[in-house]
Amino acid sequence: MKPLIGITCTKVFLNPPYQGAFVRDEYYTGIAKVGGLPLIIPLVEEEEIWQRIIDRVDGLMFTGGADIHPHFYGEGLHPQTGELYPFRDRMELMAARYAMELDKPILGICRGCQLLNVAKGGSLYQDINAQREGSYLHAQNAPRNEGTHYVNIVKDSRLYDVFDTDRIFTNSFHHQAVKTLATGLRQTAQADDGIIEGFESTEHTFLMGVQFHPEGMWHTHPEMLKLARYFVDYLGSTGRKA
Ligand SMILES: [Mn+2]
Repeated sequence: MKPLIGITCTKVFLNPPYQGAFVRDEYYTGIAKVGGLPLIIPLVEEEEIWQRIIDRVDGLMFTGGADIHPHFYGEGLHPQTGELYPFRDRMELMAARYAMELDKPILGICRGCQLLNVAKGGSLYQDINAQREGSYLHAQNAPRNEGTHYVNIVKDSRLYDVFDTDRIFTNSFHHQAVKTLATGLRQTAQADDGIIEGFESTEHTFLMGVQFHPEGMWHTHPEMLKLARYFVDYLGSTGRKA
């Protein structure tokens, strides 16, 4: 059976009264492309509904989006912090912690990677260039499918298994990043300026986070589909078979 993968979304506000779920299509079309069953998890307020959905999916993908409220890692608001949507933060932090308790396989991308770190007690740079001297511009002014910086991958990591190389060229659409990596997470990738671009859990069977957006590149750089394929293949080999 194809593995079922829950994918988080956000809420967009169009012209009133139109508002509702939004997630970039490359996340779910990428999962579909490599043989997974993508399921968008609605941003409802009932924890019970989130938990029953998480019970049933084989894996979870936390997607990109707005900044995480620094309150959730014990800091006040830096002036350069961007758009916030704390309701989504609350629900996703709850969902991530619940999924980790179940040891459900998890993939976090960009904000999703930051969220996993915060859920485990880590912290973030609220604005990389304001708070960390010598850093590159990680909020690139280039199309989504174009790489702008290198990412160095630690050998003997899941990410190395994915790409089978220690250096890849990626896009970069974040102005925040992991500052203190949570206990139980191990850094697996960094940009040439030292910004953390990937980690995995040492406490869970499968938990990976990446700071770049492979899903935003796969149409023109098929090798970027390798992460989704690795996740789906992993779930297919170990997950629920019915
Ligand atoms: Mn970056």
